[in-house]
Amino acid sequence: MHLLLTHGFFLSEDPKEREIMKPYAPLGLLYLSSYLRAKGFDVEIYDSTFGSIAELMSVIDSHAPTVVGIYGNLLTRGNVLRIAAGAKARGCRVVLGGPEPPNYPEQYLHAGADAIVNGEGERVLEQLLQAFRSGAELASVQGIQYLSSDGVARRTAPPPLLEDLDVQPWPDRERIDLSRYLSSWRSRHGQGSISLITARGCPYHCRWCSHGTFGKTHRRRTPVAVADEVAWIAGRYVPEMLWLADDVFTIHQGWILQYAQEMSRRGLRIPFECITRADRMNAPVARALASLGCFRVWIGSESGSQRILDRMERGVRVQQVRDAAQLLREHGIQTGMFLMWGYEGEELADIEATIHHVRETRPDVFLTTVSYPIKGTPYHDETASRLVPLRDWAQGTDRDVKVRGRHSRHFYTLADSWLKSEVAGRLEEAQAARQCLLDAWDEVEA
Ligand code: B12
Repeated sequence: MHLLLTHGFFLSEDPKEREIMKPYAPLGLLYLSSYLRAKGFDVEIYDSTFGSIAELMSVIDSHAPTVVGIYGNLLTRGNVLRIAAGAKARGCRVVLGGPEPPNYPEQYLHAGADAIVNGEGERVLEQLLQAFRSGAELASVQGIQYLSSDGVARRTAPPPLLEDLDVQPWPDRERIDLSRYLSSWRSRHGQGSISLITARGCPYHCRWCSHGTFGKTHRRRTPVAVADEVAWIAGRYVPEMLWLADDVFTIHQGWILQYAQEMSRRGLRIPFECITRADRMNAPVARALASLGCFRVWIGSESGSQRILDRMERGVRVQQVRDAAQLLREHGIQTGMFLMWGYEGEELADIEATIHHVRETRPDVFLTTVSYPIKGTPYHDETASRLVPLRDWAQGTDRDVKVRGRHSRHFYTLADSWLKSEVAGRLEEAQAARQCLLDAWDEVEA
């Protein structure tokens, strides 16, 4: 059984990502590859990041895989559908996984997928490949969705999870051309970065977050196991920095302190950035991060209004974000802030509170998004009756919707201008932007 793993992200098609030029390897596929190869499966990866659909199709033509497995997230839907159709037309079985396909089983299965893997893929894909080989009923495979003979999507029992992450092989980085990632980074930023994860899953329940892959479980690798991987990456690829791509890197204070000790014992210190929650930051953690070489911590701050944070069930206080940023500053670490406009119930006073909050917090960098409900989240359920798709499902994404009753896109562009000019201290410009925003108040999505 020859499995070809791929994904639907093509850097050449994405002007925004080309502008940012901070590509990372598809860790999920690399994990699947190393796990399945260790179990004796014949696995190949076509890493689409630097490729094209035409090239991928010619690889399928020449290598004739039995099964094509495709990773999908909400932005790559169109490409996943195109690849699935192309693979199907070439006689392959098609399996989909990643955060998006399990949310739209009917659509993806009717578009030609033979099965969709829900969540963590290693053990499920292993069982599914065995079932393909033996001709067993798909109904016997835990953790998938498939079309039954009546054309209805059926979901089997929840997927079995990996119990011990430490015994899993590291992601199969050697099976793709990682040097292209590093050279893309270095030619734009003068430095190259590589990602790794130290844990799987997030136990928090922010209403807008897509939690489908690892559910609300949280499983950690040991500090020694992570340090081993970092040491190997450092020796093999010599990156100037790392991205610790966990959902909440500092979730466990004891772990961070042990990890810092282990890295120091080995004399390993590689600059890195990570994401965390403000309530998982304190002085010992900030000190440990600084000793590890952390140069930036991203915090999902989302709003400066406690009322909105509570509606999101964020479980964080506005003041904790300010304190965390201050603590990081004292330790020489930058703060990056993610902010969200337009969440349910946001009023002028909440927008003002967010602008005030960013000014007070003084992050080194902040990024704003107009909130969009991702299928499968409580936020999506809450807004479902007011969501109007702007494109056909197959051509669009979960971002191509309007939420009836919410302000227009233009309105949030004005909120952005107000925020940016206020933070930059251009107060006249900020006043003008505020006035424009008030004038646009009645611009509401119909
Ligand atoms: C790192 C990261 C990024 C990075 C790098 C992406 C990369 N190349 O790795 C960057 C910053 C570029 C990024 C961008 C975006 N991201 Co992002 N990202 C992540 C993050 C934090 C970690 C990804 C990771 O490495 N996970 C670890 C690996 C092991 O897990 P995994 O990839 O899910 O793989 C497992 C399973 O999904 C499954 N599986 C995966 N592939 C396949 C394939 C097959 C065939 C099978 C059977 C199974 C299977 O098995 C794997 C192993 O168990 C996740 C959150 C998370 N915890 O996963 C969000 C996440 C994937 N991102 C998300 C989003 C929304 C985005 C953006 C759309 C954001 C934006 N507004 O621009 C963009 C999309 C970019 C693009 N064009 O594709 C969402 C996706 C939601 C959804 N329903 O699609 C997530 C889940 C965050 C969230 N909770 O909302 N992201």
